[in-house]
Amino acid sequence: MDTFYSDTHRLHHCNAELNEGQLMPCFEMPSRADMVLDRVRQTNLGQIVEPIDYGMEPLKRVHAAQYVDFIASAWERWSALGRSHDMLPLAWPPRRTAIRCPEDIDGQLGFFSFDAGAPMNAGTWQAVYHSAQVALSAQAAIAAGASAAFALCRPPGHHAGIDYMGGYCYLNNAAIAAQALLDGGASRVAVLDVDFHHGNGTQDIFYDRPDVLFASIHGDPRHEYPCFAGYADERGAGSGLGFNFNYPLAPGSAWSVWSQALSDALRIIAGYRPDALVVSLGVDTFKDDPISSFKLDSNDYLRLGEQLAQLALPTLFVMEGGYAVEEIGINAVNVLTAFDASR
Ligand code: SS9
Ligand code: ZN
Repeated sequence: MDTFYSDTHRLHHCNAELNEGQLMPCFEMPSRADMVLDRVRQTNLGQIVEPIDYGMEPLKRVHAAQYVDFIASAWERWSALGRSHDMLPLAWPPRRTAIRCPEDIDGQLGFFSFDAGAPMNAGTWQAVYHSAQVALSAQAAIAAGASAAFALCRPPGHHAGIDYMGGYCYLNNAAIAAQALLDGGASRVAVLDVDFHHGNGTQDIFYDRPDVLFASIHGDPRHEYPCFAGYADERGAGSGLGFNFNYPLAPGSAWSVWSQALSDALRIIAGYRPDALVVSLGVDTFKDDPISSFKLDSNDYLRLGEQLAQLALPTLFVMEGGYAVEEIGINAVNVLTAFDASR
């Protein structure tokens, strides 16, 4: 399969994030994408393709226009205040608040986020915009008849909701691609999120819709980030009721447990009969991931690729998390090579 990739991701590189009460160097760093790209080359997975620019419109099909415009212009407003360090939100509305959008940048950062986990620097918007274009371009290959494509997105997207950023995510690349598939004529699209963390943003975007089925396998929110979503009883709302499937698993889960959730999710997806599958491909389920607790090993990603291929659906892989930088390339590309070999 072909890999869609833009060097622009490199412009997004922030200094620090808060983890367990401590400021630490950002886990979500440029070398992550470099390692995956190196592995794509080493394994001769396929061509490496520059994205086409589809503009802002497809981004605003899933995100609120005022939110997209906010991230696009945030750095300019920040630097106009004489600030050259990373931009971070600080305050959020508590329960029982009639939420109004503040006017200053600091207030708006809280308004358009759910945590302090999405820092921005001067190049963040450029990187974020092109990451979405990478997903859209890989999507276009699927729409044109390719049986699989890999969107090597960075920054990732699955924590970004309709009008909020968080958890290293700004624009929801997988959701933007799923919506573009529908806009291009697909009737139903399934999104399977295999990142260690619940895809709360993707769930938010499609929660009340039956045309996108969302399934996520992740660390139980009683113990794991993003803490407030990902419970099994979150099944969708309105006409979307019954089209959202969460598989929260205990911290420390290994392939024996994880693969049972996968089998169930694949059975649900097959029964939905989607025109295409979007896989939010996070490999922070790896045993040595520095911020996660599952225990998958590198060979397990081969099994994952084989099982995804059994669905025999046009499949768009969208890169999400994975913070064991030394192994991120092996693990992510193991899914893809095994998928290609077994279909
Ligand atoms: C865990 C902190 C989690 C955010 C993680 C976002 C992952 C995106 N101690 N911080 S895939
Ligand atoms: Zn993750």
